Amino acid sequence: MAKKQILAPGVFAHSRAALTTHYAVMPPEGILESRIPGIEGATIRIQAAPALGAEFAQLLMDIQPGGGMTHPRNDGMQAFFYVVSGAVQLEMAGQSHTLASGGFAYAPAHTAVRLFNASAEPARVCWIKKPYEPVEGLAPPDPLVGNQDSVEKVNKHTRGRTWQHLLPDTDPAFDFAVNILRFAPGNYFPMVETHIMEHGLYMLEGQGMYLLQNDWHECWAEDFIYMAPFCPQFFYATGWGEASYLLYKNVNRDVTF
Ligand code: UGY
Ligand code: MN
Repeated sequence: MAKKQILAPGVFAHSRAALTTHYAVMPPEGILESRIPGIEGATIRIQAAPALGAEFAQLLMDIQPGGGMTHPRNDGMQAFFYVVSGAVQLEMAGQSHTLASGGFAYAPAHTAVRLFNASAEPARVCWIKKPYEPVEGLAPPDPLVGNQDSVEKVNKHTRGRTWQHLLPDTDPAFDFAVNILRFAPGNYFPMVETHIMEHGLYMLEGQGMYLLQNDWHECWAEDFIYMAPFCPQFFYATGWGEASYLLYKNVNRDVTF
């Protein structure tokens, strides 16, 4: 992978990074690498974690050919993998899957998984982890593998704005959703949202202006945004091409005290 170019920040450092109690904006260049035992040949950037106040974790892995998890891992969490670019192998529940770009997989809690790069090109994978919130009388979800190319694009509220629900959005067994939202240039939300669900947002392409609480932040491909529960939020797509992002959201559960 090309070596990162470090630009001098100047006397008064310029950065788009922001952290408040209600949200975080993290351009990729500022998220330093983490090393996780059992994962080799990969650059890991932890974008969200309980240390941030989040009830999930989100990691971005750039995996070199031959790199990845050295052994099956079972950290007790549900796991969701989304392949941003390249291709990876996933071993899960006794089966091996090739996940190409746009591919995704869901592993129920307490399922051992091994994700590695058996190809000759680097791969970028988004990894979301969350403890499962069981519901009495409801069986937890089964493992699931798919590709965004075969997920319907649903048009909601306005034209030029679509959703793809990578996980079945009406199945209450799932306690989180991962959706891809797409916006034609100039498109925007029909209202400022304020909701109990938290978000992890990874910009896949394009650019736009994000309203977070009372602040506007310009963001573009590869940025990460964390939105805490009830953070007012609104997106306005700018630029000349489509803007899209991968969005984590906790769903389908009652309030806990
Ligand atoms: O589904 C959502 O909550 C979504 N519209 N929020 C967002 O994109 N910030
Ligand atoms: Mn939202």
